[in-house]
Amino acid sequence: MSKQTRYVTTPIYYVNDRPHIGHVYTTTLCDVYSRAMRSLGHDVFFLTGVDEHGQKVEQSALEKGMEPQALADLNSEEFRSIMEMFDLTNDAFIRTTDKEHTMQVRAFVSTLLERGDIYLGTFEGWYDEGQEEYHTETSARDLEYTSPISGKPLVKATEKNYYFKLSAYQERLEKFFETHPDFVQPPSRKNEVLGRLREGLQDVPISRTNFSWGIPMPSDSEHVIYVWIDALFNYITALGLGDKTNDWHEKRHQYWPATFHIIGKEILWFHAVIWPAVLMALELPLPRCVYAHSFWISEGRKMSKSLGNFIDLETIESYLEEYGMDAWRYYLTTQGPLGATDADFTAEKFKETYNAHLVNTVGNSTSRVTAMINKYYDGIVPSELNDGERVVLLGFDWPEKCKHAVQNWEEAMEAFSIAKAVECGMALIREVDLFINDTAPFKLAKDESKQMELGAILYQCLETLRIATMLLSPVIPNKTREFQEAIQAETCSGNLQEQAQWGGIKPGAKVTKVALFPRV
Ligand code: ME8
Repeated sequence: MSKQTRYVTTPIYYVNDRPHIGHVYTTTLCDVYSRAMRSLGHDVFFLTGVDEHGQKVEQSALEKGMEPQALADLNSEEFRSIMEMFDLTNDAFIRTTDKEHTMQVRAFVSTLLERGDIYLGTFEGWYDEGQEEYHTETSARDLEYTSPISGKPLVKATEKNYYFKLSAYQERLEKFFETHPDFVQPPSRKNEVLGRLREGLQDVPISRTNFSWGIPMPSDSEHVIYVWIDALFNYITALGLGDKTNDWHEKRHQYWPATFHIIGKEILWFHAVIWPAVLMALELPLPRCVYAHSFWISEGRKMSKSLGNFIDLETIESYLEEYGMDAWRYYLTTQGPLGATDADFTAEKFKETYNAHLVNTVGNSTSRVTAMINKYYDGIVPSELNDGERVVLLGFDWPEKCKHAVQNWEEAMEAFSIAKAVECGMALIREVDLFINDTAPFKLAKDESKQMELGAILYQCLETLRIATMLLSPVIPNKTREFQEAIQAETCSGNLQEQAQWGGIKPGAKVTKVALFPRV
């Protein structure tokens, strides 16, 4: 297979807040995708990081009696530390205070000024302080002059600002959406964007003067660059696209355009409309897909600190202690809000999912099969052949089933349908269980004349589990590695399609018993 590049990004997170389930969720999705793409041999660049400028950070710092930079340093470290804590394999971690970033943002803004895509004008409208987002009179009225995110009133704003000529891109954007129907996922989110786009685009302010914690506008240091413009640029500054002499450019420029920008639904407009228009203005290629997932709510309600249902790092740690990291990753990626509806995080559902999927399916099947091979064959893998021919029982064509599962898994992963991809591995495991029940190897073991069948059944079960766990390894990397080591199988190393071919386990290999997921 030819090696291709894959570039996947998370939003960069505001450092005025502490990390919580939402940040961990989006980053875990990107991690699963990255691991899957690496296992297929692709050249992956997985970027995450932090958004450090803007009024909110300046205010938080002020309240704490700190310099904004000191607060940003402190909180950025906390975000960086969650990457290790959750086994997240990001290739880089960008901070918008990195000088490589700020220099390139100024260079991009200068180019846009020179081309007339940014100009000085007067803004009259409404401002959402929490989101640092501007609304026109019409959209503010639709929102009843209240922030849809924080519920706080929008603030009337009139100021001299630099503007980005978004209105000039109306037609080009419409055309782009027509010719790239999969640009925004899932489809219902695309329809929201198209609806708003049809109302007509207005130019957007991209600078502020009422605070100073930001990147100064080139040649007008009274203005700082609006935090959203600063932040969106991270996706290309991290690749050094704005400075050919930059080390980042040399090593990373080949990853653009992004394969997936993964974001939450509340920031779709910036990513699906403003960002593409900025890229058009800079004559850069557009990303392949912006995937906007929905939100985690908790115990049936919007997460909130005052309701006590907020899933912060401390709450997450209690789950990790009780269930382990892989169980956490599994729950997030298979039960999470990747589609168009919000997902409810409940302690009950977590436990149910853990028991049904991990204990009773993955855990049970792997332990049953390794235990039987130990009991009946002293842990030595038997053969599935009779006179060189595979013994087929009850019509189960395992090589064919596995081949299909691998193909479907790859397709689902490529489309970022993570839960669907996981299901490809889980379905195989459930079939192994059925097969064991139907063929009843524990009965055959008592019959001298059925030894050939018994060997074939156990070989086929073990080999299918080997392939199925490869498909699960991006989500539950630690437990699948433990299993692969116990059956002396190669761990996945960038050539999954070959490694997942039937026959990887050789008769005669030594297998030890496993117990991957203890009952909680
Ligand atoms: O918006 N459920 O940063 P942010 C699922 N700095 N995901 C959630 C979530 C929830 N309840 N809450 C948050 C910003 N998220 C800007 C982005 S990008 C150029 C600039 C996730 O710290 C989700 O991915 O508010 C959401 O988009 C992101 O955290 C917002 O993080």
